[in-house]
Amino acid sequence: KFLKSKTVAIVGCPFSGGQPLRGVDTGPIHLVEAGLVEQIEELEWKVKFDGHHEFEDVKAANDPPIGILKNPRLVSRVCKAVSAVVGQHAKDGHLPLTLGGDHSLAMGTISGSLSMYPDVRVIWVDAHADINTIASTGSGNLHGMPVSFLLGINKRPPPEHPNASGYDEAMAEYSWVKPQLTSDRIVYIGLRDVDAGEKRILREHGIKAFSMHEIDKYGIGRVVEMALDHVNPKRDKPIHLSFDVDALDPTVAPSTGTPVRGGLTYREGHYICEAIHETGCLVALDLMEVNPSLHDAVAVSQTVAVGCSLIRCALGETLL
Ligand code: 6HN
Ligand code: MN
Ligand code: MN
Ligand code: MN
Repeated sequence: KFLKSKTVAIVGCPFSGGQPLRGVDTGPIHLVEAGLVEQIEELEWKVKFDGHHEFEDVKAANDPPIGILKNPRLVSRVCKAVSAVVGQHAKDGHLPLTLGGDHSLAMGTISGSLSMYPDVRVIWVDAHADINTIASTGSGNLHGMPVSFLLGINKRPPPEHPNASGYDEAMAEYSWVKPQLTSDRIVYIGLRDVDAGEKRILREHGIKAFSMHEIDKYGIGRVVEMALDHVNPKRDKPIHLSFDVDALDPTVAPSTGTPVRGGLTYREGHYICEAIHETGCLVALDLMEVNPSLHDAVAVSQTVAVGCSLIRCALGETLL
């Protein structure tokens, strides 16, 4: 419906600055080495991939925390670069597929999608809501915060607030993120580890979220239908799918930095991708938080393989 040609542009982002664990920066390398390009070509897509991104220009050494935020300049500049790359692919009429790397990158990928498709809808599949604000974050890890910047809901904390310091500097650093997304154009699936402050934010902004509780209650089929009805009732708007592999149960995708029990089954994860493919509205896809340095080789290849197969389903692979 929206793409000019059936071309996937892979944006490999070996980046870990939005969270403290090393290794997530090798996720994209493993996904490509597992044969992802060839697998997508078999689905009759053209694939553009000219190597992973290099993020060497901002050194962690001159990037002290701003208030509570960790690696704030590095994350900002990397995401800004990713936004430009994803935006250009979108304007070329291609489908950008971003391989993470940690989920702070979605600030970049979704900003890029918004630059081409101002009315894009976001489906965020994750164990976490990633909507902490400067005021609400406890960890200061920016992979837990991208949605708050995309929505532009970072209010100034009162002066006595523990996270008050550095607010102006942080907002200046992230001023390139245009708060173009609105709270009625994002929907969550798979949540089960949401901070108290995040729950308040979701409620305050009326943001629709289907947690594992709703998946147990209604089944994944109804949940995806309700999620699409919420953000895209006529199935006529472009969709950006941001898939955090930790949405899957840790028995299915163990190699990730913040695993949470009670997650999506193998089939539930794939069903989401298949159903979104069926809308014909997918214009951008993120597969984030694969961390091959966690767990043994068997767990790693299992996680990488499931990442590849989620991507294939989102791009049209069917069971029959
Ligand atoms: N992710 N809510 C926690 C935090 O640090 O803000 C966890 C975030 C996890 C983020 O998995 O992309
Ligand atoms: Mn391109
Ligand atoms: Mn996430
Ligand atoms: Mn997560």
